[in-house]
Amino acid sequence: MLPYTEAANPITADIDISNPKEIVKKLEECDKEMFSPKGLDKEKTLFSEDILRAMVKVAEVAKKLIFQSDSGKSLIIMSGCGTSGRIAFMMARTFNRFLKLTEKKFAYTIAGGDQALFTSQEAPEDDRETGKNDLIKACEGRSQILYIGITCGLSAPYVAGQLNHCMENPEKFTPVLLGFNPVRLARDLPIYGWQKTFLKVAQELELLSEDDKAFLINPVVMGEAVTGSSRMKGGSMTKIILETIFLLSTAASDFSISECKKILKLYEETCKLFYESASNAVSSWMSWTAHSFNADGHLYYVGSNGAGVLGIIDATECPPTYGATLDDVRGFICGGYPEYENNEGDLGQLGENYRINSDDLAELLGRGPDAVKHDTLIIVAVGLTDPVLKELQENKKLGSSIKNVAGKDVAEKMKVGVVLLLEKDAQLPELPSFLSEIFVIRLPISDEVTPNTACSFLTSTGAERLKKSLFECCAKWFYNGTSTGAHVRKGKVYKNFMVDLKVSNQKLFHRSIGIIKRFSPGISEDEARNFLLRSIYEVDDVDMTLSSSSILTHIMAAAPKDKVCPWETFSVPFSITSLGSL
Ligand code: S6P
Repeated sequence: MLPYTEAANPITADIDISNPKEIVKKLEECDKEMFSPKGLDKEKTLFSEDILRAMVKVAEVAKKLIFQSDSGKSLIIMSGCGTSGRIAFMMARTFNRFLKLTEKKFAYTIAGGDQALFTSQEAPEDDRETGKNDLIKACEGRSQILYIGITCGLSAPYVAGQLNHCMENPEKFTPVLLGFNPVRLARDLPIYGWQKTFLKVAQELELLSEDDKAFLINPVVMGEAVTGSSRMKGGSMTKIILETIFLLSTAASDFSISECKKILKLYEETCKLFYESASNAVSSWMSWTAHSFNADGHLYYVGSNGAGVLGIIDATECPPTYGATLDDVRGFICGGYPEYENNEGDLGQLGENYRINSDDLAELLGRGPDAVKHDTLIIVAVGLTDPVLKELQENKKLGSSIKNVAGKDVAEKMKVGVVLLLEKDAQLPELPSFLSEIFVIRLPISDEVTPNTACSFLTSTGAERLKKSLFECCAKWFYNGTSTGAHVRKGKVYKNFMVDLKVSNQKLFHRSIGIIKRFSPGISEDEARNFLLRSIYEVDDVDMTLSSSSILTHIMAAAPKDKVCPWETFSVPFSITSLGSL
């Protein structure tokens, strides 16, 4: 059986031939499965007793570590690869800011280091030794650690190395595995230079979890809208689960399963309300962005705080998923690196794609209206005091550069607009007329679902934090919907499979073989592998030397190349390019 995280979701089987409104509808149905998946009686899902219990237990451990008297010695560390590592970073940032302690209580590690926060670094995912070393370094000087290893597929060797290290040092670590497959479907493939597989590590952890010496939080959320794209539901569910755990541990005096459930129900309600009020915005921006992509234009996001971070995260994921260039989708944040608060600080010297300040966007727009006329710019603002709104209202650096490119009275110009996430009763702010579109998404729609009423067990600052987190989820669904839909419209998805993926790590190597097999009925695993190797090495015959080389060698050869997965060669009568015109 395929792991749930790699399975094709029947809801989106024809997403590639759907119009924007239909695409949003399918994304909505997929997202709702996070909370109530159908036909999964035998699997653990979000509201299963076991999952809620594990979340509460982890929240108790976290609370103890945060507020105990010798707290200088304790640390909560989250870690993962790709999206999972980026959400780990975001959660550490969020809760350090929320607690405002002089000594940070939350930390993160991500495979590939901080570069992976801005550009995709898929290869380090396979390196369990570096995982272990990164963890040891991050924990220097701390003696009591809650470690949360995030891997949606229960597959990343980087995380396996860290979990294993935690289990070897039980006096120091309480390990938690967070992902979205049952343990029996964890990856059982060899990890370079190691006798264990991820499955073996997960089974050991499961055993320890029977005595609460480790914890397993692995609800099934069903297949992703684009098969294997765990940046979507996987990333959202990771954020929701971690926020719920840390809100309980930092902002609730007393809590049990019932309080945990109440917070989760609020996220579920928000998801419903988001799609009720934002579907038009998502489908419109998706269409405009697809139009930009098809004219070789770009998509830019800018926002502040969490919404700014999530825009950058969304942009980072497009190259490995859709074979996009680093420039196709870019995100910017008001305040730049000092606001981002990543471990390694300002990485702007590494190149253009590491420049994330909204002022950098202003400079980019400074190339003039003609240079950006095919581009789309989406400004995402949360609440009336969002700094990105001030940029526009006070005609600051970004505001005036946008005015310069979008305020001209010409037929072709950059599409620029605002998505405003506002509270139900908030007044509409004054906004400059050069913005082509303004979408307002209002939450909550009814009074029963405010954090203050539904979660009165939270402190008032906790309820405020929860509100921000709910808005951030909306921003994430908005970004994911827009960039996913635009790539679908560009023809980067066949049925619901990403067919222009980068073959840059073990998972993606095996996923590519699966895609070839799927679209070439009747061929065996070995034949599919052979086709992939022919494409990677650009040869007609795969000789013994090639076929017996390690997967690592193949990945190193494939990673720098574009359009490696030869899915369309064998049975489908059209190519990625011709799909683009549908
Ligand atoms: C997925 C994204 C990838 C994954 C990464 C980690 O959409 O492009 O970067 O996040 O491969 O996956 P996992 O299963 O360990 O969380």
